[in-house]
Amino acid sequence: FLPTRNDIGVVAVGFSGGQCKPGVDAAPMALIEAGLITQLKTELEFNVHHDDTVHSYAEHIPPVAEDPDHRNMKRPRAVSAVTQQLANQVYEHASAGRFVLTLGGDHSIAIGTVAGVAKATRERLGREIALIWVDAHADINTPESSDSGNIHGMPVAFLTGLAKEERKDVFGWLEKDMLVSKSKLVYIGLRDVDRGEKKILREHGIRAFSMHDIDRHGIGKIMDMALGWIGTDTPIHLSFDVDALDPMWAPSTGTPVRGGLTLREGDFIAECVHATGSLVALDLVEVNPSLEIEGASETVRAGCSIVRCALGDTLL
Ligand code: 6HN
Ligand code: MN
Ligand code: MN
Ligand code: MN
Repeated sequence: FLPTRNDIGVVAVGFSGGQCKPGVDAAPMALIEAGLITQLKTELEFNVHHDDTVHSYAEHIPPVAEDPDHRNMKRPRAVSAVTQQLANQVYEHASAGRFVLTLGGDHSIAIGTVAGVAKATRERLGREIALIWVDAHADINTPESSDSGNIHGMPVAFLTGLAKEERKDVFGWLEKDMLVSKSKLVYIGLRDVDRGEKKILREHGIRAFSMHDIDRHGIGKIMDMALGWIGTDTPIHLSFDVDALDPMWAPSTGTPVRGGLTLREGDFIAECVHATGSLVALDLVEVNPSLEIEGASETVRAGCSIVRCALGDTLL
């Protein structure tokens, strides 16, 4: 069921409206300037489809004055409009049988990427996708459980149907065939989960491997367990938040949490997912080059490395 190995759709989403710190919108350009796309073409010999300019999203974002809070969500119409457009764009790539690489942007954009891949994979292969969420955070707050109101802390709630909204301009466009089963969701790297989120994870029996689990078993065993839970022959969407890495390796991110993954553990996760042969899409999000300026280039390099590992560059 794999996409044609050599075709990749790259979508650059310079969007920061899912949280409050400016700068994460500059990440796609920074990753591209660091040579990421060139490497995909020359070293990995991918046929890259990259027809979108990084800032093509700005024109679709309603001005702040016309975007008041709704159910505690900040900038709901902006995030909804951008993710809806992104879902269509990602859907086109996935439907054409391409691997989809999305460069964020804050993590709210995964509402669009996962929705597009889930729908296309159902149509094209008749299969449900599994979602591997690598993150310090669970990003599964509902609008009601969230303390911050930042939508980058809510994407998984919308994608699993735990959060729903009728209004078409506030995620009401999410259809059933764009959602992911709670049983096909796996977390890796968690260490800063809100009280309400812990309750959600517990009540729904969601599979989650925290930093504690990684310390106890080692990352090799954790990947065996995570991929074993998903099972073979299941198309996988990997959504990688760079804040899963310890701030020592990736300091330039909006919500850093100490005690995270080493650079090698992050790369190892990506390599293991690649090795399944079932990876159909990857998001790399939350790189913010304007935070911790001194660590910005390191954070960008870490992001590039994870992408290359997920695409098979580092395996012999
Ligand atoms: N991320 N749980 C916090 C919130 O605001 O809901 C943090 C979310 C972080 C989101 O890093 O993608
Ligand atoms: Mn494109
Ligand atoms: Mn996240
Ligand atoms: Mn995070």
